[in-house]
Amino acid sequence: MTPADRRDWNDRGWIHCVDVVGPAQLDVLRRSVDQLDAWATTGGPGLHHFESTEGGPVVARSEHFADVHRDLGEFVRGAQVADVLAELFGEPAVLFKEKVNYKHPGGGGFAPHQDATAYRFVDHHISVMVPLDPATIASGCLFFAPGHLGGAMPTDDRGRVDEPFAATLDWQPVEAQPGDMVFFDSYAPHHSGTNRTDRPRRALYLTYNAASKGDHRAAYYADKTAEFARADGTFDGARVRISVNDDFLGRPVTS
Ligand SMILES: O=C(O)CCC(=O)C(=O)O
Repeated sequence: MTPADRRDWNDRGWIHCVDVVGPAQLDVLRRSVDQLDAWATTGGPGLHHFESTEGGPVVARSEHFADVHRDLGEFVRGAQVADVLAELFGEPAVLFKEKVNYKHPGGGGFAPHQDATAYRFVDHHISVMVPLDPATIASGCLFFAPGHLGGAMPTDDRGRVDEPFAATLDWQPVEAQPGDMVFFDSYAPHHSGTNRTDRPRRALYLTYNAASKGDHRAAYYADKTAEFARADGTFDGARVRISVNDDFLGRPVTS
C-alpha cells in the first residue's frame, strides 16, 4: 500500500489497486470460475443462485467454494490479499465469506446498500473485488459514495439504503480491469447497474474480518442456509433470494 492508498482508504473507504494480479493468476481464476459456473448447473459443490435474463436463465452468484476448489481456496487465503488486509485491519485477517457475481449479459445490478447490514456475527469487514472481465459503467461496475464510514445508514425493510437518503450521496463509478483489485469497507455504501454489454462481467468478492474478532465463516453459512430454507429460498414467498438483504435488482429464479 502506498501513502496515497492509505489516504484513499481513510477518506473514501475504498482503494483501487491497478494491475496487481498477473496474467497467469488471472488465467487460473478464470478457469476456476468457469468450473464453478459448470458446477452450478450440474449440481456440483458450492452454493449457487440463478437469475432470468433475456438470454434465458443464467448463474448469478456462486459462493462457499474456498474449501472445495483448491485453486480458488489458495487465492482466497493467499498472501497477496492477506498482506493488504493486514495493513488495513492493523492485524491479520480471517476469511468471512467468498462469492463470485457473474453478471452475465443482461444480469441485474444491486440497489444502494452497506454490506455490514447483511454480514452478521462481527460488526466490521473488508471485502476485495477481483474483476475477471472489464467492470465498466456499461457492464455494471460498482459505484461508491466516499466518506461514509461512521456506521449504518437509514435502510428500508429490504436492507437497502433509504432511497431519499441514497439520492443525496455523491456516487462515483469505480471502473476496474482484470488485474486490478478494489478493497472496500463494509460500511462503504455501493450499488451497481445491469450488464448492458454482450459479455459477462464476472468478479470475485472476498470478505474478511479481523482475526482477533474470531472465525465466523462456518456460522455465517450455516445461518444463511437455515434462513433461506425457512422460507423455501424466498423473501416470504414473494421473491427468490440470492442474498440476506433484498438488494438484488435482477430477476432471481430457482434454477
Ligand atoms: O457485483 C456487483 O455488481 C455488486 C455486488 C454487490 O454489491 C453485492 O454482491 O453485494
